[in-house]
Amino acid sequence: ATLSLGIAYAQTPDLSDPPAIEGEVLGDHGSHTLRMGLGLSDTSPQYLSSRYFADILEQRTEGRITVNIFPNSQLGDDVQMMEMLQTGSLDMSYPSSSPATTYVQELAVFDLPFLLPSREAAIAVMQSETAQRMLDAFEGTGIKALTFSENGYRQLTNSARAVESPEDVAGLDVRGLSVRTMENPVHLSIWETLGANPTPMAFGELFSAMEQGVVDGQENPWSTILTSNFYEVQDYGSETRHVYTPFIMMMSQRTWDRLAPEYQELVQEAARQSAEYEIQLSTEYDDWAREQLEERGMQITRLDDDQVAAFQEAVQPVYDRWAPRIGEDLIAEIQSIVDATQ
Ligand code: TK8
Repeated sequence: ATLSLGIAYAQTPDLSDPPAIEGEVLGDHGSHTLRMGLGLSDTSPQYLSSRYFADILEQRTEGRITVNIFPNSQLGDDVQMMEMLQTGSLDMSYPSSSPATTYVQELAVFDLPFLLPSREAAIAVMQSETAQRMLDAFEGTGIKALTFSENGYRQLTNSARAVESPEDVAGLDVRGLSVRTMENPVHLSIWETLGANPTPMAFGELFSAMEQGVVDGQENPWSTILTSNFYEVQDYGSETRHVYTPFIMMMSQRTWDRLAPEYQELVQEAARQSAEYEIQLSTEYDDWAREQLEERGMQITRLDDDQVAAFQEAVQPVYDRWAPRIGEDLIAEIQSIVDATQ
């Protein structure tokens, strides 16, 4: 992008190249052209790693499987695209886990605030048998869930004021911030508890909603705030890291069932390899994107430990309300995986 000042900014950091594609070339098990819809832009780790996924399939089938990728929510938002997977009108998508809780309720454990204190802990959880059980639980929904990867740590941005405390969200003598949330009840609960005015909304509608002042703010990882150009309509950012959101790479069950077993195995392997690459890209993006946003004029507030603790304390009622419904045992299971990484 080139700003009016005439300064050209890099769109991506110095990213690692994808690992070399290895493994045998499969025999002829038919030809497939798959359509994959993404919410994020073509500079996002989500897109770049999906290209790698497509390349693995293409190379290892000598072009018999091709994947056409449609970024920027052009085919629909997360909720709509999951419905399209169910009916078979779309082959693949890559939504956040949060809107997928309508299919697998246990996924809501990822929506609990401040549950995953480090990326290391998050990765351990996503690679655990507990997480695999959640992917398996899509059986019967019309969706084949292939792998978890990283959306990332969510940070609050808004166009009204600098935020460094829950009081700044609620507003003392001014109104509470109106914050767009994902379509997920735990997220709604988090922002209600903080005294904001939350509005669930599809990601694809978010930019213009902020531009038109329908909402003051939103929360997403720095990489998304950069690659979806949110800094153009958001003056303030706060490094709250309040939730770590995974992505889930998905295929329509109908598409999956049409693939030969050899192709199914390849798709599963390529999904895992590309997820690993996605997490790497997302990690490389994170701090870099924050610096880029500052360079582009966003005022970003870092929070010290006490300030983070104040947010953590303020959202305690979210646990009290949701832990019984999500399952105390499940939360304890996740907690023990987290503890093992600390
Ligand atoms: C993109 C979404 C996005 C998510 C959101 O399709 O909705 O805010 O964080 O990344 O999945």
